[in-house]
Amino acid sequence: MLKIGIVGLAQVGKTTFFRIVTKSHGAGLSTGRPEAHVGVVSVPDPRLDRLSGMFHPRKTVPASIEYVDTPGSIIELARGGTEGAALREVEALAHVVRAFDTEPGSLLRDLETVELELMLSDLVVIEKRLERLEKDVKKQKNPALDLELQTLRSCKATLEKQRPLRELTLSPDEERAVRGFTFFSLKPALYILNLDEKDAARTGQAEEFARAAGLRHKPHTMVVAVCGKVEAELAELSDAEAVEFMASFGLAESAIARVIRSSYQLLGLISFFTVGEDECRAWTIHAGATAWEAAGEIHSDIQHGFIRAEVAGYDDLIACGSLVEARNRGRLRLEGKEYVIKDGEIVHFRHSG
Ligand SMILES: Nc1nc2c(ncn2[C@@H]2O[C@H](COP(=O)(O)OP(=O)(O)OP(=O)(O)O)[C@@H](O)[C@H]2O)c(=O)[nH]1
Ligand SMILES: [Mg+2]
Repeated sequence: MLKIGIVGLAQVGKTTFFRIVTKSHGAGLSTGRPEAHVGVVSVPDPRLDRLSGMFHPRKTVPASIEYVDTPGSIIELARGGTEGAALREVEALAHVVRAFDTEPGSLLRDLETVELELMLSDLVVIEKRLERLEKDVKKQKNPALDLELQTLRSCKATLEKQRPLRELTLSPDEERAVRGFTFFSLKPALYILNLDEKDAARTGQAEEFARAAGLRHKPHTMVVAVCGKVEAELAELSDAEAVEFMASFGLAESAIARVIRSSYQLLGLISFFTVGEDECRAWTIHAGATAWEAAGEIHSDIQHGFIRAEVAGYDDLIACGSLVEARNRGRLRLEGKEYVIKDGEIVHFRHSG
């Protein structure tokens, strides 16, 4: 499952954001609690709803994302050993920046403070490892160690220029050589601007807020805006009440859908669907993943016994109205292991065993 870690300075609205996306309610989530919280979010996808309408399955299973809410400032967390562990395994950072009750310039300063801290923490790890590695390569010839040494040196040089590691282009081999370190500044970052209530109607204009704050676009980052205060209230309402409440703030949709869409875009993720009377389900894969890799996402048995994938485009299936009709009209294709799955495709894996 995709895991995203929520980080930022103290009291910027991390837990508020966590509650919004996970729709978890007040109790047990008071501010300043020391432990990290984990919450699972269903990915809203109107296409899945539509497919369920077509198949009337017993179960509809959306894709899900796990969010980790870290307590307090990332600065202490990055410096402390064990608490940071929860963050090591996340695939991306949701970096909450305070844009309410602030003075001019604070947004950019806060954001850079956090980024710098992530870089320093990585630098400490690298320096420690290099010390060891430089001795080892003198003792033995080992191409793997040489590659690691070279890669860590270029990582170090990048950090010393005060650039996060996500701005360094690594070859697949180099990436593999340093993957185990799970560097913080290598993780893609979604900057979440937590706006003031008076700006609630402008949450769709994150880019403009970013520009006004002097934040330039950087590789492997994206900006979204939420209004934590308003959205937190929204999360407590029924769907019908929520629509009315959003309208009163001029909001077209809740932050959840927008934040999740941005996370997918940031990480280059797409969805495919499996359908049937038993279950309609959305799955998350990286864009460019093959049918064989997609099969593995569902179950290793399906991957090992892979024979063929039957594939239909989302729009094709909707236009045909049923799988039978899609097959009759030749819209259901048979594809092999190497086939690259496209966003929204409906896939049925034929497998042995
Ligand atoms: N006015 C305003 N207040 C907010 C907003 N978002 C959060 N707050 C308030 O800011 C305070 C801190 O919010 P939290 O979500 O607990 O912040 P946090 O980053 O989790 O705090 P720590 O975990 O203690 O570092 C709370 O009193 C919130 O009600 C917002 O958008 N507008
Ligand atoms: Mg908190």
